[in-house]
Amino acid sequence: MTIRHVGFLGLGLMGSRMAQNLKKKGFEVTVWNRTKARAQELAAQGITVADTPAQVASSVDAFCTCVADVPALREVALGKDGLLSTAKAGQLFIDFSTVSVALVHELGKAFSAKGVDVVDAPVTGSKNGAEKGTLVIMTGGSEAAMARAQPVFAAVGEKVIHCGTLGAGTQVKLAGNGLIASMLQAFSEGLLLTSKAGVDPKRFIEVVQASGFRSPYFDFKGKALLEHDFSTHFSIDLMHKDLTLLVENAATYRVPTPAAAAMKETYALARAAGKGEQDIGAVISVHEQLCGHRIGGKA
Ligand code: NA7
Repeated sequence: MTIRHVGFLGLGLMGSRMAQNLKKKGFEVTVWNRTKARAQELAAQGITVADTPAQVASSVDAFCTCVADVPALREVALGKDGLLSTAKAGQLFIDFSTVSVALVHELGKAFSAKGVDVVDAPVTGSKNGAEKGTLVIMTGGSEAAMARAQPVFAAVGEKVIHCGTLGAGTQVKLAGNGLIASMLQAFSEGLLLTSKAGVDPKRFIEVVQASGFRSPYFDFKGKALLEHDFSTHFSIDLMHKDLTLLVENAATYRVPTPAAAAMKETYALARAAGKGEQDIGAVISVHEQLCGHRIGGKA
């Protein structure tokens, strides 16, 4: 089945932008979101709004999900009036959320029993990448399903890395978010320490970026942290969710992940401080409060 009509469920920071890019690239798009008002914001662009996930699955060639977490995806896919209730043979299910590998396999089993191909396709690139259509997409699933999904991927991202069979994309995404959390933490600690010790933290960034450890991520986040701009690109709540999934996942393989475990608790601290909805960069503000020092000045 050629994919002309795409359903998109979950119109948060990422999904709302991805759905709009699908429309811009010429797909017919039908959306659903738990909070309907968010979906209705897209209606002016010629995007159809459905009342239930089941209604989406009854009318499209492929359906995509990008919802917060395991309970959300379970509800949208398998719950009452969920996608599975009306899904039909020949459709394609692309999940862009970051959830557990176990749930991806559960969905694969349930939907393939109805003749629906399933692909896990978590993304990286945050809000800006979703907006510009430059996401990196890591995928799991059959070669045939990948080929069918390609036009959808091309509309929302600029690079697709096929990691293996179903669940492999999610496995890589969890490992990758462990790396991001650790990088950002060490970076934040360096900024705070240099600043409190009386050295301009910009010199710390300059040295890191001149070294073999440089990263475009530090350019982007360095500016935001120095300016205390914590507008949400990726929330503390969602990173905590991913670190929890990562630690649980690693335990099943008896792979120790002390860095990810420490990061998970650091994000738990930030959530306890009421910062769950803020950007992951705001973790530094928790450390600033503990140290009584704000980068570039007193807290
Ligand atoms: P956001 O901006 O927090 O958006 C989360 C989306 O998930 C949003 O559409 C929510 O609907 C939806 N959601 C949350 N809980 C539920 C339940 N229980 N049922 C249905 N829908 C739900 O997240 P991002 O866009 O940054 O990230 C989305 C995913 O990509 C996530 O897995 C990340 O880790 C990667 P709402 O508008 O609140 O009604």
